[in-house]
Amino acid sequence: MTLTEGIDYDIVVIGAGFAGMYAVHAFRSRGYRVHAYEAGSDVGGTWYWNRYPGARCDVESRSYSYSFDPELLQDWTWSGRYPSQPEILDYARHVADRYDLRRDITFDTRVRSAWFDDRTTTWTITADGGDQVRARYCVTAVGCLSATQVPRLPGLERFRGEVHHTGNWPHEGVGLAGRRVAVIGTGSSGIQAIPEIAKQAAHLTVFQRTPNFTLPARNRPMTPLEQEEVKAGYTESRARARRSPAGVDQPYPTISAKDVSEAERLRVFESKWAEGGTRFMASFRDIGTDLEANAFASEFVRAKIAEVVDDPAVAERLSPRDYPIGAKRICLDTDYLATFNRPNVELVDLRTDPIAAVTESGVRAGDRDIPLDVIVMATGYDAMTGALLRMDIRGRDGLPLGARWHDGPQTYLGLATAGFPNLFLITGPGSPSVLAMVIMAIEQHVDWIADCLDHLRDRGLDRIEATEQAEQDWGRHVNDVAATRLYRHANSWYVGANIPGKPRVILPYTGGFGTYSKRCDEVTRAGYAGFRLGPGDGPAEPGAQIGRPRHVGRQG
Ligand code: NA7
Repeated sequence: MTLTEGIDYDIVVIGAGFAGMYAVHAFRSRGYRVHAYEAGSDVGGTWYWNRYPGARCDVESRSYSYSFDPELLQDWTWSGRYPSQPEILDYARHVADRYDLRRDITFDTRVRSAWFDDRTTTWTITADGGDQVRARYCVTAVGCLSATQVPRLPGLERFRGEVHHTGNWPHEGVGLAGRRVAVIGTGSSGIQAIPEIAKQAAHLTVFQRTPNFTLPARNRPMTPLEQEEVKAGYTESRARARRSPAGVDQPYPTISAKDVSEAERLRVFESKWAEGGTRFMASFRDIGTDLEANAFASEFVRAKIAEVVDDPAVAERLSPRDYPIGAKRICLDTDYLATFNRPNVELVDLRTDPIAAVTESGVRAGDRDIPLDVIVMATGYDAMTGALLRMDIRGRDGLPLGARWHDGPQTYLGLATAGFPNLFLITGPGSPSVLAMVIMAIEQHVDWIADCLDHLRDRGLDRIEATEQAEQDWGRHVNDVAATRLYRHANSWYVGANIPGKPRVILPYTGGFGTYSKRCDEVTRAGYAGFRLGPGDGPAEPGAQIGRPRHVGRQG
């Protein structure tokens, strides 16, 4: 199906991953005529596209699901501590079936542009191929990590083998058995894929630019008793999560790593390491805020690398030394380090042996030609802004979003941007997004937007825009808070450093999910302080009323 000219919606949602799915459900439940457009052939977003071997969520399954319906929580059972990509995609499909979401989603349709018309207070959304639809509000649900980044390696187009990005993995799978495979990139995706690919490939070459801190996931099946306990505790656990810094119900420590003896520090680190998962980062309260405290944790992990990896030279190459642990996104793994003890796995350090060229038959790195059949790009994403800026979004007076954000994204609460009335961003830059359990961040944003639309509808208004002042104040606050965290000490996608030429600014809000949600609630209570509300300069069409949808007819 494609977009068809001449139809109007109250709200168009761009994307049908977890954000778009819940947006369709929530807006529809409140009586809005909503429609979503999705590039993929089904729901699921990230989990639809990321089908690489080993793809798994790094949030525990007990925390990783929607909270909006207690019955939904009860009728889905996760099988393991961390949910795998196929299981999460099944969950997304289950949600789509249960709430009959697909009837309001057009699949296989990538949105190319969204233009605001000041005269009629409408958004015109255009799909690839040129079909258009108009809506009063436009809500982007495009994901924070969905615009894949493939480095421009010289000669890549000459390569006669296969090239696949982890975030765009062929649905039919990739034959790896008995083949010579390269993985470029050692972020979360590479670190998950490498152990699985190593088991299948004849030979695996890992090209590493920067070593990453990774913690053992210690994934395991959940027992029926655990599954029951999780379900019995959902209501309280999700309520605690909503108030927490990361949207996850877990202990948040109050003790400084600097206030305990070395023996006690090691005891705590060892126990968190044994527990597995990102809880290690919550060993002490100041791992993410104090360089000295952080250094204890960083050193502990480096010692573990030396313990696990047989060859001391390889262990050293795998050891991050020039940024604090957690300043780049922490990775979780299953047997990543031990994989480098396998005879069919080689680590190439791009800092000493950079890729000179891709040839027809492989990669030339340092002074060697490495023959290859498959190149896996685990090279990440143009995070948080890429998916928005790859569309042509224009606000008042035809102002392109790319021009407005030339020096970095500017938003109010990560939800809206001045100059773009009636545009809402779900988990936009300047909101906790990737630093929170993202499904909870999504629900909080969608609920906030839905309340806001109700507020406008109840007052006969149909236009809302963030003020530049509110945006500047929020931007300053985002930067002030980030200055108290350690993210600025690493070249990561959190600060846009992975994309050549991208402005270096902190992208997510680092002040914590609970604090942020409270702030959003205060804005609501203050009658949407920082926003300009009003009637549009003219009705979209005579008689058009938001909230009492006018069915113009959907075709195609
Ligand atoms: P990441 O975390 O951005 O990792 C990308 C990796 O690719 C990282 O090791 C990069 O090295 C490397 N990279 C990127 N460009 C190049 C070039 N040109 N040459 C060599 N190596 C390169 O992406 P992921 O997909 O692993 O994870 C994204 C998020 O998804 C993750 O954090 C989870 O939230 C889920 P670098 O470190 O930049 O030197």
